[in-house]
Amino acid sequence: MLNQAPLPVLLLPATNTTFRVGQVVAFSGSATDAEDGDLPLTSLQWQVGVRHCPGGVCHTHPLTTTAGATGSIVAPEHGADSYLVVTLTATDSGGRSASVSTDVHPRLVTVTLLSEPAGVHVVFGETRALTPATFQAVVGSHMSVATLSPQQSLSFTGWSSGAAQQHTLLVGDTNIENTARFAPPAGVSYLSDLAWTLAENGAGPVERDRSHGDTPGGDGPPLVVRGVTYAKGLGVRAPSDIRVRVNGACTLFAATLAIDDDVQGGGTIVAGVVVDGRIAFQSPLVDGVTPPIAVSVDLTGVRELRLVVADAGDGNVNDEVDWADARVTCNGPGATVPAAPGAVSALAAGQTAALWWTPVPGASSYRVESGTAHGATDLAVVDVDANSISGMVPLGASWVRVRAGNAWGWSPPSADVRLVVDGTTGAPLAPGDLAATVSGVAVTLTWTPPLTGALPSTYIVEAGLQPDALPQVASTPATTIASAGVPPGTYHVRVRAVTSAGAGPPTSTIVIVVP
Ligand SMILES: [Ca+2]
Ligand SMILES: [Ca+2]
Ligand SMILES: [Ca+2]
Repeated sequence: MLNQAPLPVLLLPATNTTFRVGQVVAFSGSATDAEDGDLPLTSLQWQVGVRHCPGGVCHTHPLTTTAGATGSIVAPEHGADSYLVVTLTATDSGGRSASVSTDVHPRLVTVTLLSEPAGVHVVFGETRALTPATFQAVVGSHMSVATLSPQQSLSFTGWSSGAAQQHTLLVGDTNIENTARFAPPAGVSYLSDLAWTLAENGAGPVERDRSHGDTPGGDGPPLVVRGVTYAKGLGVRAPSDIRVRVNGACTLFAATLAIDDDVQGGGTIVAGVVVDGRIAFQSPLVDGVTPPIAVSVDLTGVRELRLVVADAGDGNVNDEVDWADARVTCNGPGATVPAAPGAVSALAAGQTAALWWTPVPGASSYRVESGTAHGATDLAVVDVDANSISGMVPLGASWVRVRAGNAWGWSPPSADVRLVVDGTTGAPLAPGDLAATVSGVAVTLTWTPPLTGALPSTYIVEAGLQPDALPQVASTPATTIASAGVPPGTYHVRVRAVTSAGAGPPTSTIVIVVP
């Protein structure tokens, strides 16, 4: 009688199982056989391999082999173009085998690398590309990210994430976007030698180191205004808009503005210099005989410089304008991100939490990151302008940190703060910002409600001459209280909030001197 092949069955991994790097991928199965019945565990053989498909051409790396009904492997770090293949082979007593296998694919996120200006080289893992560039990466993998400097006569000033020029990215569960910022190098750079982020022109391209000429590129005669020839500069025709990223690395823009002698006295324009959306210089009406105008604009802290020329409302016939000697003076990429915020404080009550931290000099905004593990960002990434944030948060424990940001990117993170939200609404939090004004023997106290939780019904004021014995001296439903006749002395004062759940902890104690 013919020996039938056994019938292996995979239970795990389930169909559509995906993995992150480092995740334990379990497998289990069984097999039956027409002649033998249920096959023993010793008849089950497992093979796990990585199927690697660079450029769509695949090969397999064996990872492990094992026998029995179950087993597991730790998902390796092998790139976004690979997946796991789990194969169960059953062999019956007659030596006949059959196999069944399943593919387990990695969970992928998209990593987008941008730059200011676009078109610079970046390296992601082993791949080099020109920005803007997108890559796939496996969740949990460690990817090298880098850019080169200088490029296009520009120097690297920082990644928008605050990371180093070359750094290792731990890929989390969410898509990632990062911008490499470039700026002119230290010293004086002519705009005609730099890469621009945008250049619009009334006819043909903006000309470098020559006048507009006609529509074709590179056709203009030298830059000449009122008989003076300039070796460097930009030749444009209205309407024109040239944008250059200086990313805070520069201090000054200067140029000589006039309609070129090539149009023999014709043309009418107005021109402006716009920095970060603000008009920093605006010309009067300029015609073909207007003397050259010396333009000088402070660029301290400026991210984007724009040179704009309009046709003055009468069309652009002969509106051929020279930004002669257009140049920026820069400090180079010494401009840096702010320092990391110091101690971050956190409080939770009910399902709300509040964070606050000391403002960081030079910071224009802050980024709050929250994750289920030390350093992770899988719960939230929120940007705020103020040095505090509060609101609803999911129940459970999280790790939270704050970065300070400015035009050049984000600081390294603060130390992580452990935040536990258990949903129980206990006593209120302490009031905030307790302050006193003393005028003679009149004392006024003010404070703010707790950052989160139910609004208190009452506040208790505790005060005394000894810092370790502060009895209640007053209560009020308001957030201020005044007393017109306080005996002279040095008082220690604090305030508690009271809700239906009871009295909360006191504010920090302040010291008031009544003369
Ligand atoms: Ca059989
Ligand atoms: Ca031209
Ligand atoms: Ca005009």
